Amino acid sequence: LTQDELKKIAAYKAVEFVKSGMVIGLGTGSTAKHAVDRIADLLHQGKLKNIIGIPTSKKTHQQALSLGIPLSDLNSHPNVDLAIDGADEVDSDLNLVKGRGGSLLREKMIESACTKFVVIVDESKLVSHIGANGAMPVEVVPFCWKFSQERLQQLFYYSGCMAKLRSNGGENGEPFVTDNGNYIVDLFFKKDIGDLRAASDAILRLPGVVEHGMFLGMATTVIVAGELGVTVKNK
Ligand code: DER
Repeated sequence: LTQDELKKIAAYKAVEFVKSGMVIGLGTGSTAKHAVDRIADLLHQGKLKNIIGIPTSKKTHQQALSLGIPLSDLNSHPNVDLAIDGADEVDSDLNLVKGRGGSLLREKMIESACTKFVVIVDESKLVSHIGANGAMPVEVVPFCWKFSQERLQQLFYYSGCMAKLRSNGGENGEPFVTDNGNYIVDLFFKKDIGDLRAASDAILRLPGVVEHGMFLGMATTVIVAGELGVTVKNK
């Protein structure tokens, strides 16, 4: 099975939790994309009715709009029944790293407002500890971003942290800009961060920081698709 086939399997399994009449947080990324596609399929087959989607990014908003999923936002629907989204890392306590696609702020806003948060991953996302397989993103305001980057790096000096402004991949190295007009500083750790709550609090205390990509204790269910099958982990 290819990685994308595994992502699709996890996504379809998660959509089994969707019931007619629900307000659904629609995730962002290559795994969540399959869940949004599946929800639209079931809507058009008449198997799901009266669904309202709350997209977690402009990208997902566009995808859902083109698929004909009725959309709204948190202002109109502050209580979300179920959110389905991917993750970059999942540890054994179901803590997540998200945001390598750049959508962490809207994702965290919507996923912290939902009754049930179902995470969908292929097995490559399982890690022994947070920060083990790549960047831990931090959304910062553009104003004096270099100052914020420096403060973040100093904060985690003990974990051999390297902080790097995310570029938009263009030739002139322009910064990546989020849906909210902010920048992202990616944190790379050489060693285990340690107490995740303390790390989260320390990051959020920096005035230039908007939000970070650690989703601690937020997932209610994690669906993992692997070569040997699908496992459902509950909090
Ligand atoms: O950026 C994000 O938070 C995405 O949800 C990411 O965490 C997962 O993206 P993927 O499904 O494309 O790996």
